[in-house]
Amino acid sequence: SSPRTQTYAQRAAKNPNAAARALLEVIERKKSNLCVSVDVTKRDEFLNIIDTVGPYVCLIKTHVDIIEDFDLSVIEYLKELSAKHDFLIFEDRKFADIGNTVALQYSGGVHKIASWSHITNAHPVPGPSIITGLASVGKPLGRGLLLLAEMSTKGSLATGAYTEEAVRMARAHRDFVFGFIAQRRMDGVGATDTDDVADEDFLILTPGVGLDSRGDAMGQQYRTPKEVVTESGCDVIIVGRGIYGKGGSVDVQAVQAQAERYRKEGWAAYLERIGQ
Ligand code: BMP
Repeated sequence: SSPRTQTYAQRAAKNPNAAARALLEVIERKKSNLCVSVDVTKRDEFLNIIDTVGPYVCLIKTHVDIIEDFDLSVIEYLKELSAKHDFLIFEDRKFADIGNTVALQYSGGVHKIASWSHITNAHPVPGPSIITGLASVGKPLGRGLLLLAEMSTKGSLATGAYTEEAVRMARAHRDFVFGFIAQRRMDGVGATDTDDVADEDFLILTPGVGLDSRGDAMGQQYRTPKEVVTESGCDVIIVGRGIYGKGGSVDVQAVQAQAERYRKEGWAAYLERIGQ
């Protein structure tokens, strides 16, 4: 059977990337393919939301560069919450520069992303050197990389031949790149006759997921967990504002209820896909 119809646990057993294996295992353990994207600007709110949604998620996605009162103690708390609630961390950094620059951005600066983020991502636009640059920092630490093969936004340029090239780049670096930010499964995309893609299993993490809205005023487009997971074969749903609304003060019960609602929907969509 193809990865599309296998369980997360079956796929974990075969995955060569440590970060991918860890993610698939936590998904199975917690029966959650939900990643919450915590896009708020104050550290207390950031940590409060994470502590609240923690039990319901496999992964927390961050944009640490939007936190106004950031210092490295935020990361210490984040790591404590990751251990307390059993989730992985994904800094959505979207690297996009030459290898030397991204290696510096990934390892250093104020945020020191590689030291705490199990997963990060990059735009394929510079070509394969962005992967080797990031791998020089991330591989020795057991990290994993996702390429942005598609985007959820209206008018995205990441389509067609660009998406196919992104998959080819990943295929040539399977030791570090374990999947994509995309809107559909990518196994075999852009493959030629000489590529062995029979066992290919790229993880697909998908933003632009919402149950109550089809988009926002700035080009975001939402699909439901069923559309994303059952119909398009994606593996992880990424949900931000659908869970915590506009941000501000955190209504713990409301945020918990939304997180459980998306977890349930995402898991049901997966069970339907694998025929259980
Ligand atoms: P929301 O669910 O509130 O729309 O947030 C979506 C999150 O996913 C944001 O953090 C955004 O940066 C990210 N994202 C996206 O929406 N579309 C993409 O194609 C890639 C992303 O990383």
